[in-house]
Amino acid sequence: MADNSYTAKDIQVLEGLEPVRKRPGMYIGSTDINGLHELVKEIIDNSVDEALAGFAKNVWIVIGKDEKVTVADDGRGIPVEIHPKAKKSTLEVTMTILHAGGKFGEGAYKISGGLHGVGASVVNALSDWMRVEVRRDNKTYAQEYKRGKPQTKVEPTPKTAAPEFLTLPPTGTTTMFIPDKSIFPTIVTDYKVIAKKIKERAYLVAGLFFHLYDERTGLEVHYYFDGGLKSLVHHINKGKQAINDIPFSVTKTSQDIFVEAAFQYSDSYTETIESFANVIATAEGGTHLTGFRMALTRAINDYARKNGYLKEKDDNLTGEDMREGLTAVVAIKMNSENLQFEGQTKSKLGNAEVQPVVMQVVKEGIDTYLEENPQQARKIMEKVILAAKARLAARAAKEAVLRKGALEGMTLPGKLTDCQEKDPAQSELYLVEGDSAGGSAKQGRDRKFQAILPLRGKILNTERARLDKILEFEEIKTLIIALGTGIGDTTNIDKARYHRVVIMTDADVDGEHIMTLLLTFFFRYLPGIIEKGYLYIAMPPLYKVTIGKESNYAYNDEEKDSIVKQKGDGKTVGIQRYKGLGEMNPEQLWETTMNPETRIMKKVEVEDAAEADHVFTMLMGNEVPPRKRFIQTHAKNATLDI
Ligand code: 0RA
Repeated sequence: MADNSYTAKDIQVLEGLEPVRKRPGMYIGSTDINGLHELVKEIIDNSVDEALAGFAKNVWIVIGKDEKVTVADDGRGIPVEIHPKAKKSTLEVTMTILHAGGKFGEGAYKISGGLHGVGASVVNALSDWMRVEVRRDNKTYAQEYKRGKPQTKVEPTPKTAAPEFLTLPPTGTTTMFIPDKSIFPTIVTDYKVIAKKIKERAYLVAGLFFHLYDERTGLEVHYYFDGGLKSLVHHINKGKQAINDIPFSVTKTSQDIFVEAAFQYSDSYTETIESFANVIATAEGGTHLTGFRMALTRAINDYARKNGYLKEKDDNLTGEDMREGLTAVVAIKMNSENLQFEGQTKSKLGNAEVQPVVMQVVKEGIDTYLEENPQQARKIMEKVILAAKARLAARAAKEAVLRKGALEGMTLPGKLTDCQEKDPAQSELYLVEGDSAGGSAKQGRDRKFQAILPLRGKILNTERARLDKILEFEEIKTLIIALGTGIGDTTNIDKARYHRVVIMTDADVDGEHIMTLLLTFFFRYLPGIIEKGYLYIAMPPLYKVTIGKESNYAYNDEEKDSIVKQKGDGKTVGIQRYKGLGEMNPEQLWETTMNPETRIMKKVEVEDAAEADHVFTMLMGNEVPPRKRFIQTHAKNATLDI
């Protein structure tokens, strides 16, 4: 075999699996559906590691009718020989000892068993039944477990328990498990979630095939990306108009760090950058991302000077100018033992040595790309220089806005009815559609901690406008000043004056449109408000059901029907459908929608930034055909308000 450096003794023997069953949350985060999917991901990542080590080429995943999950690969197969210290098969050690994991060979990068991965033994501990089959030396070795405890020896077997329709190659590992119902409230995995996870992996491990089958529904999907990061950039830019239609990409190993980067500009105004370290998403960025940004800024400035796009007297283009419309992905792989993660969610790469390496590889790559593709270079230069001009215009506009605020003695906008509370953590800001509902809200609110900002009519569609244009728009200016965060390059979410911003619109088409416009604005220009969990949607009732002398509010049709069914027998039932907030008097509005004791609110969260990005581009952007397609596909899910 190619890899002789691995021996069974490299496996660290630590402890048994009891702690995992006692406190599963410590190992997989939670025992809800997310924890359940963590199990599947864990096992898949072991196979992905075998692919990263250069051996597995395929990963098969089957979700069975009985919720049995099968993950198979065509790697080398987990070693089965006797582990010298444990005096048991290495396979058994791997599956039954916490933190036991083998090295995947020198210089290889593994994603499981590191900071995020917990290893197959944790999955075993939390499975009612598990079976691992190792195909090696023209034999199939198998071992079965129950709640982490071996039920059989590791021994060659003529039979396989893998789904019959899979034809698996002579070497590899097949892991099958049924999550433990006594630990997980549900063991029903979600096909879509698994599909998404493997799709992400596929983009990052070019050349690896993923095959997913769902025996419950007959669905199947296969992922394979030859182009690696280029495919991911292409995918993110779907529905947008490309500026450089040939995306940039580079891959190079330097000083034992494998660097991969790709970018493409589109006609949008916002930036999407994703970064990864050893296939782990680094949501907070880090040294690899900094290196990339420095390289991009320097390469573009160098080219702009050399080719007369910038004159001697002109200032350099800034990092900010590079961002507009940029879609980029940066990924590094290095020895996982040296990886350092920092930041609030430990998703920021901290390795200082990575920055200069990425910087150099990407700078050289972009220099070459621009020299070899003058057409593409010209388009990029024009886009970036336009952004620089817009930046200067936006700065002037913003300064004017801020100056105006200062001249008015730092006063808050007159339209805002503020609350008495000064502690942001206790304060709420209601964004209310229309002056009349605004009036009711002002009277109905608790003035101690609830502030009201009425918004008149439609706000600007910020998806299609640039910051300087956005700032010319009165409603948005007012909103930004009321929030206190600022906007653009000087946004400071920590200055938010309210930790609950509640959008309250009518339950009709116009109300939903205003809701979408506001969500677009927050998503594109103040994403920090959403990330911090500050943004909410008020849920006013849809009906008032009056039976005899008693009135009840219903927030949806089922609720209305059930109230009528429960209480309405033989009595006169009055049903009032609220068309707008204005139909409620201040007391009713307080009682149903604003009183923290009784109200219902939806918290706005972004589960999948790339997907949300698509949806906003599609619904709010310039291109019509993708919007049409989206509407045609989703029309059946829409409720019509006629
Ligand atoms: C340790 C060493 C070797 C392979 C593996 C682990 C391995 C683990 C998993 C888990 C899922 N699929 C896997 N495939 C391989 C290499 C042993 C050798 O040198 O033959």
